[in-house]
Amino acid sequence: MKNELAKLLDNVSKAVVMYHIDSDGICSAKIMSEALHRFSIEVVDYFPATPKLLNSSDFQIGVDRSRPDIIIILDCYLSADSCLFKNNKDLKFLIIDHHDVKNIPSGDNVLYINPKLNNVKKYIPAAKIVFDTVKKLVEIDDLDWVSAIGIIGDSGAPQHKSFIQKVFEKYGLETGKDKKYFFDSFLGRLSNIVDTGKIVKGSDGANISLKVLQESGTPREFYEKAYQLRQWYDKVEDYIENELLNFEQKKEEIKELDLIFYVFKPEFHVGSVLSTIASFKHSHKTVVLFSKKNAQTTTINFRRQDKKYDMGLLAAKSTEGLQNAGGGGHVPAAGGHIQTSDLNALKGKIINELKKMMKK
Ligand SMILES: [Mn+2]
Repeated sequence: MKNELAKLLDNVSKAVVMYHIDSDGICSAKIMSEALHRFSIEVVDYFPATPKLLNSSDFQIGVDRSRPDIIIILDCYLSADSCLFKNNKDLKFLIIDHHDVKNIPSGDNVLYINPKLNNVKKYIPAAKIVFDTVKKLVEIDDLDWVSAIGIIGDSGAPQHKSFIQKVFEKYGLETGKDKKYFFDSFLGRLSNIVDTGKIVKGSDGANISLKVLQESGTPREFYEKAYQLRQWYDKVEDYIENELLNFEQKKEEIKELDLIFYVFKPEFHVGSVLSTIASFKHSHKTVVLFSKKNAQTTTINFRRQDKKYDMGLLAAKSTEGLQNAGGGGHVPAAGGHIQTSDLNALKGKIINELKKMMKK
């Protein structure tokens, strides 16, 4: 990989970094931007992204303005059919991701790093792939804690336990009671704090989290500097606790399918975190959470913690054929979006797809 990446970065002086707005994506962006800085490449713009936005038919922002040599996309799928790729063939592309690979860009100007391309079965969050990739170019061992935060945020700690434990020992941090996912550890709390920017302020908030992370050299320094994010986190934590009670009371259960639906109109962007917590409480059930954003758009989170059925497949298959809809992700966790008017149609499609999966 060293040669391929070094070759791609040859003659590059300006980069735009686009990153998924969750903890894993934000941590990936911090590691990448530090590495580029040490490699004497300037990051002229950061762009918080989602797969829906990057692959939409009119997305072009940030690229003309800052005239980069390379577009770097982290923790997000990019389609060969996206305008972002098709309209910028004169630029280089570096994409580092761990989501499903469907129709990916190729060419001399493209390096697409994704373990799924090599049929690697191990679950590796983007913050770990980015860390392992750039450390072949520059010394970045001091950013191991950032990689660990991203891994924990993407529920990847069980697959990377020895790496995580080394980080806890190195910085003398408390590990908490949860020795599998480390959600209640010090780094788990930092992951929640990183996520809070997005939860409270959407994409702009992700940039705030990234900025504080970039100003921090150690986990404790980040904790101290993230004063405002921590205040937001306290508010969000209360909201989530309350919404979890609502979930238990108002959830719609389809017992024969081990399926739970929950529809709500969230005050913050809590769909991802709420569905993760709820699904750990119902780990042998498929949990599908519908967040009604507005009259046009509803986002969906699919969770199944015992991994009996593939949520990435369920998200992709059930949104297929609906207008302005899409979905995908990983076996235990996936996401999607639909038009709000298709909510009941989607429920029906999820039930059908699950029935098919149960027969196999
Ligand atoms: Mn990720």
